[in-house]
Amino acid sequence: MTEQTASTVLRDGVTPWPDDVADVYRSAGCWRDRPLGDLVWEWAEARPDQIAVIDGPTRFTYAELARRADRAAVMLRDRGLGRGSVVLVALPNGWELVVLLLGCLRAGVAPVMMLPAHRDHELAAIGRLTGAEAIAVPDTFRGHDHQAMAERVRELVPLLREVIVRGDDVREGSVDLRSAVAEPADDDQVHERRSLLDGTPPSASDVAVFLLSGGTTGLSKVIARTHNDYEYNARRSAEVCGFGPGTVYLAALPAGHNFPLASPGILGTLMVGGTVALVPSPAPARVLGVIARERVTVVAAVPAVLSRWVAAAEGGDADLASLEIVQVGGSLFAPEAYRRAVDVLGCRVQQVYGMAEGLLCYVRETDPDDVAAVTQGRPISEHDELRIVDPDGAEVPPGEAGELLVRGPYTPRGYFRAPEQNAEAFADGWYRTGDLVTRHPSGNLVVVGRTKDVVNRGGEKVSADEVERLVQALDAVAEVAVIPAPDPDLGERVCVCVVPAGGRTVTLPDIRRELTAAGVAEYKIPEQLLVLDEMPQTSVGKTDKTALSRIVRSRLGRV
Ligand code: OOB
Repeated sequence: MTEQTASTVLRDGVTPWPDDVADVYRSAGCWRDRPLGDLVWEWAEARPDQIAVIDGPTRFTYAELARRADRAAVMLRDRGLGRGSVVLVALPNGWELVVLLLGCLRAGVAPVMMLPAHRDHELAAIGRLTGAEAIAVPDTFRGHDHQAMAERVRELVPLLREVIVRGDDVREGSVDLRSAVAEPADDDQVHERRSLLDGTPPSASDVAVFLLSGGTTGLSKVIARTHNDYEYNARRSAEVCGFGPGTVYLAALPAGHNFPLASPGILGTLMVGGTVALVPSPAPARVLGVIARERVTVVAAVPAVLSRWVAAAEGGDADLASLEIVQVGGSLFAPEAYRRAVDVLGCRVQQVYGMAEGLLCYVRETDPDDVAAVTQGRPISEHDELRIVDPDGAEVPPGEAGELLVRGPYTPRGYFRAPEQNAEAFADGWYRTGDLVTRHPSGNLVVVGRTKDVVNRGGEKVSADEVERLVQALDAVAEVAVIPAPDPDLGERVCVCVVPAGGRTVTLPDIRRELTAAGVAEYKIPEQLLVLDEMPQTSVGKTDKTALSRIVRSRLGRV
């Protein structure tokens, strides 16, 4: 495949913004037509010696980071990956992830931001959908052999040929990521920088990164974020959140998520000359230690993770004096939890409501505390258009709850290669968030519920439909429905309701074993089971999930 056709192929799956709308975003300064890869050297030239990345004992200045990103780009080019190519990136947080990401942006290769929690099932499905030609994994992580998994996935995905491995134990035939991006003793960067300019340079309307959607139907959906829209996403977020050269941002949530990646996250910090510290897991002891040691000023968490940090900070003697902002979002955050976090952490706690599909809302520093406690913020752009509608699509009266629809300069107009889902999730360019919101008198949004069929497991979104299909495939199962079960730590957990096939029994360990064997990510695997004689049905003969939730709430705990 030549670079030209590869890029055309990618664009075929992307729904562009209409030209007249794009013109508005350009003339308003939202879109700058600057590919993100070009910015890497702009940052490095502006502040070559400032520390860009910290990962344990490893520290890179902006100049070192840019040179390594170029080496990653050259490595990709040497393997035939260029503009329009796709790489699955399933690395844990660490400097290698940042270098590979920036290298992809330099080379015009689109990374698909997977999670280290993903397994064969997710990697193969997304690899096929996106036409991925390479996959980047750790050798092992948390006891799992990711390298062996990547080799299996390579056999399942027709175009996938390169396995890129981070770690000490890189097998023959795979790319050793660390040595590929190491700085040579006699470094000849000028040559490398020039060699990158060979071939077709990325355009700002190309796909910069692919993000995974929280997903409501079958296969996970993939969101193509262009250089133009994602650059604005990160730049405007950094402005709204007051990031600057003094910002030390700690990436503790998996960087594949939009929140730690660009809201403002890693990219927003690098854009303004700040420092990004990374930890591979949000375990409280590690996070509190790094905050103290590196004088971290901003860190982002989902509510379930934040409550663990708060509990650890309350009992311990961690020095959190450097913290200015703890951002929290991804799922509902109770006002009581807000109060406790403010009291214990002694810094600003900023609610963030966002989505991989685009729209980002932040509580502002100027919002009074009683607003900051109970709202999820307001959009970053004056070009974000919001509608709050009833089930017929009519706008609800002020103050009432309805589904949030959105369109704007960083909310793409469709999922990647998903015409059927697009017919449901997008209407005239409006993305249907599936979230029920109200507008607070302050103007901020309050998330009050959702219409979409997902389980929000501590911020990790699980499509009920996806898990239902997997469980339905089991012999012993006649009917299945997946619903959220309330959970004190995570907010929600995956609960599966099953009507067994005649005479069969179904147990939770059976289901868990089967789904694990099918290579499904652990966080999607049901943790609770409700066995029923028949499924409750609505008057139109669909599974009545409201009734199921009632049954689960009254029976679980005793099951
Ligand atoms: C973030 O992104 P996703 O794509 O993992 O999930 C988006 C969904 C939203 O549609 C909403 O249902 C839920 O997650 N959500 C919240 C929330 N923030 C997100 N629900 C209640 N309160 C909040 N504050 O989760 C995400 C992306 C960027 C920044 C922050 C979060």
